[in-house]
Amino acid sequence: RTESSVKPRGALIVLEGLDRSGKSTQCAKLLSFLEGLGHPTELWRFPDRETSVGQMISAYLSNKSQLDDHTIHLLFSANRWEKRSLMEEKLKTGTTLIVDRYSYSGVAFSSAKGLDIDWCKAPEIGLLAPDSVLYLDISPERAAERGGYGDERYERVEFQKKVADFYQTLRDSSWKIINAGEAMEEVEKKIQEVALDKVRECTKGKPLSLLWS
Ligand code: ADP
Ligand code: DGP
Ligand code: NA
Ligand code: NA
Repeated sequence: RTESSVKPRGALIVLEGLDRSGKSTQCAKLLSFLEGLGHPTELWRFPDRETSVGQMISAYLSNKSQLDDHTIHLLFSANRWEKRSLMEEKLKTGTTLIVDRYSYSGVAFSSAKGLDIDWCKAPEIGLLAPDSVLYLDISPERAAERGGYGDERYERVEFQKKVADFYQTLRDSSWKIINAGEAMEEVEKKIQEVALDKVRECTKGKPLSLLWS
């Protein structure tokens, strides 16, 4: 007989958006919300600058190294692949993952540089598809007003405008557009609603799927 001792799986919840849209702020708030409700939850981020690949990415972002656009694209992708099996294991053993940026950043930022969008998607095929993508929507100008950009490579309004346009072409049914120009508490409430819905769906057996289909 097939007696299942399998735990309900966790949800893969991704926050996306331009630099300064409020992703890291909201990821932290969502983590404490879900933990407070007793859901096993972890907060992850990409790029994960801790790994050796991540250190190369970090050097590139802070302009300490120069790399060909294709090369850095593949490193960002490799940085997600090196976490893929652990990601699957966590989800299947019941941990919900909140992820600060994912594959959509990969495709939007590299396409905004002029790389072919299908070429950009190719190395991302087979990564786990998010159950929910919360896109924090804000204009590049308003985002730039938030404390101003640092010295990192992509933190320029003109470039962020192109990134915003490419993000729009990547929207699919897993996306929810959140108005990120509202007060933090308002944004927080909307994110909580969507995330909790997804966590419940996954508990009830929503299957995991793969990018990009
Ligand atoms: P991201 O991770 O998307 O780059 P952050 O969460 O680091 O964005 O937020 C960028 C800055 O904007 C921080 O100084 C943060 O305190 C501020 N911020 C975040 N959300 C809001 C909001 N809803 N309204 C005003 N300022 C915000
Ligand atoms: P963050 O640590 O979230 O501030 O991200 C660092 C910067 O790197 C930010 O400007 C977005 C960009 N970025 C994130 N992921 C990718 C990716 O996969 N590819 C490219 N080209 N850029 C990315
Ligand atoms: Na940044
Ligand atoms: Na951030």
